[in-house]
Amino acid sequence: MERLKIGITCYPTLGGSGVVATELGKLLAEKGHQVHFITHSMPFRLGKFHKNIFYHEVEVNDYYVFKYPPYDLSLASKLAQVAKQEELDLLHVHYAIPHAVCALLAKQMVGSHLKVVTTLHGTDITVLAEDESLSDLIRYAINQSDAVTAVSQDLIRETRQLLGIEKPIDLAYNFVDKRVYYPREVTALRKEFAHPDEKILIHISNFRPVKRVMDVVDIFERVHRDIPARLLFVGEGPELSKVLCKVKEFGLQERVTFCGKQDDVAQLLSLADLMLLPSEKESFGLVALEAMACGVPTIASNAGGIPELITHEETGYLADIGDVEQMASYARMLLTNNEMYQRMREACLYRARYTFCNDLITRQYEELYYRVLERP
Ligand code: GMT
Repeated sequence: MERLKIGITCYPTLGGSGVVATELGKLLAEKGHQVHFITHSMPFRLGKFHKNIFYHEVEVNDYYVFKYPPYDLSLASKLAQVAKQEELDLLHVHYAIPHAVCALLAKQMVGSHLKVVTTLHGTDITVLAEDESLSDLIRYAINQSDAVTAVSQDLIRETRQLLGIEKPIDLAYNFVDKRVYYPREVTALRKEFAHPDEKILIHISNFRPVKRVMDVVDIFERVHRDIPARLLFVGEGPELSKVLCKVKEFGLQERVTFCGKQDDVAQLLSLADLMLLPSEKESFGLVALEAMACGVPTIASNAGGIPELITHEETGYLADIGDVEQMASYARMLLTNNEMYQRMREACLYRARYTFCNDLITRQYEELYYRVLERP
């Protein structure tokens, strides 16, 4: 197959879309494609030097007449510049706003041979599309892209419904690299977090209101009444202080550990017995997939694309948004039935490996690129 030259733009800081974009770039580079990240800072998952990967920093000119530094224009201009200089075949941008709009502007500057592939991750549709000042622009970005992908059927449905989009949208689920996400040997580390008879529950997020992190505390409080357990919180964000207060109110300080932002989440996930993801909205739920790949079932809300990832009673349990009673009851049931737990753990490992594995999804994106470029 022909090696391609691909520009990737994403939000490079913490967050599922940045993780997916960066991991995809790394996998494409391993397959021999030349990958150029064009972002405002180095994607946090890029890590060490990789052959075939290049990084181009978008610098924003904060000229004194500008009330707001024009990041979007700087990005569009950098995309065009890199596309010309490196003779890129396509730009794969993550998020319609602003990245797809910037890529389309770059395409106008460079020529129509430069193709634009846009991946929708959620917030660009579920939040921004409801804003009338942006919805026409999002619709334009989607309709003008040479191809569009979304991370779940539910997000495709919502995009069609909210924006009246009729063009085809390809489904490309989130994925995990099986060489990174697998059950790690953590016996010694586990001893530092919990006694052998205690269960470990974990929640990982950016603590935005949409994650309903307070529900995590409510669920844990109910579980811990009957089962010796600990809770690990990984990540930081706007709701953190409220969560700290609630943990204190319940007198659970000794039982709850706040790990802050962490890089090696596979290690932490391998410590855990259960993941909690009670989100209000979730176009896919990458953290639940990462947990699944480490053999950890998830108790989640049935929001958005989560049911496409977690099969109720097979790889976890789903309940209505906010139904902490039901979620706690599922958690208690699973944590006290070892046979059922082991069955679910095996199902998790199998599903992560065969349905959401890196090889499969990377190939899907590659096929899409060749299709857009009309190359074999
Ligand atoms: O969940 C977040 O707040 C981060 C957000 C992002 O933009 O990085 O995640 C979104 O994209 C991920 C990767 O496709 C999905 O797995 C998450 O479900 C999605 N988050 C929401 O829909 C809230």
